[in-house]
Amino acid sequence: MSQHLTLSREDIVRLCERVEGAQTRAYAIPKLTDEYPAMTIADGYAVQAELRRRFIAQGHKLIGWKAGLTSKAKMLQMGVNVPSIGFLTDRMARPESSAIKTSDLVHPRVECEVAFVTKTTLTGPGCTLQMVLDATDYVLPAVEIIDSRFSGFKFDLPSVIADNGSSARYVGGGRARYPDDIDLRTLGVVMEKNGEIVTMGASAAVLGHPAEAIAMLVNILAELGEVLPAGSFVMSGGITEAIPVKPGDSIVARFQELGSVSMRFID
Ligand code: OOG
Ligand code: MG
Repeated sequence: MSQHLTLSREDIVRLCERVEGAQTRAYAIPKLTDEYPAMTIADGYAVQAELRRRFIAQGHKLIGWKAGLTSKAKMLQMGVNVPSIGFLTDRMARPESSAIKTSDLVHPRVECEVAFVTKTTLTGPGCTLQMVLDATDYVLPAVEIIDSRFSGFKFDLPSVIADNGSSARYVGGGRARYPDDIDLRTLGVVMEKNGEIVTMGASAAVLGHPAEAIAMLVNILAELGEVLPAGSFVMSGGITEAIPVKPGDSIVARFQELGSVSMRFID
C-alpha cells in the first residue's frame, strides 16, 4: 500500500466489528475517520481484510471482487477521486428478475456495471488491460446494489474501503459474451426505474475501458498480497451515478450487446 498503517490490531478489530454490525443489522454509523482522522487507505484495507476473514470463517464463500469509483460520474457523486476495491460473496448474490428485500439494507442504490468472469489467474503488479482480456472467459451485464453503512451515504476513501466499498447485493444476468466479439469501450447502457429512464452512459466512462478497472483491481490485490483466481466474478464499477431505490421500485438495466438485467425491491 502506498500509505502506511496507523491503526493497531485492536483498532482494526474494533472497527471491523463496528462495520460488521452495521452491515448485518442494517443501521447507519458515522464514518470511521470521525473517530480516527489519521486513518489511511492501508488502514481501510486492513479493516476490509478482517471483515473478509470473518465472513469466510462464518461460511460465506468468496465469489470475486468489485472495483469502485472508477467513473467520473461516480467520483463526482461521492466526492472521492481514487478507485477502490471490495470483495463479493455468495450471500450478496441475488437472481435476475427476483424481488430484493430492502428491510435488511440501510439506504440502497443501484448502478449498472460490466462484469467479467475469468478463466486463468491474474497476478499483479503490472497487470494490463490486455492481460485482463486474455484471462477473461466472458463478460456479462450486472447491477450492483450498494448500501453505504455511513450516515447520509457520505464518506471518505479510508472509511468506504473499510465498509467493503459499500457492497451489499449484486445481480448478474443478461447475455454473456466473449470479450473478442464486442467493443467493450462503446457499450451503451440505460437504466429504467418504474418504466422511466433515470440515467444512461457508455462503458468507456469506466477508466476509458472497463477491463482497465479490472487491471487496476488486480494491481491493488497485489499490494494486498493477493491474486485474482480463475473463475472469479469481477465487477468493473458503476458507469453512471447510482440511483436510490425503495420498496415498490422496479429496475431494468438495458445494455447494448449484453441484454438486460432486472429486479424489483420489496420491504
Ligand atoms: C462506493 C462504491 C462505488 C462503484 O461502482 O463505483 C462502487 C459508493 O459509491 O458507495 O461500487
Ligand atoms: Mg459498484
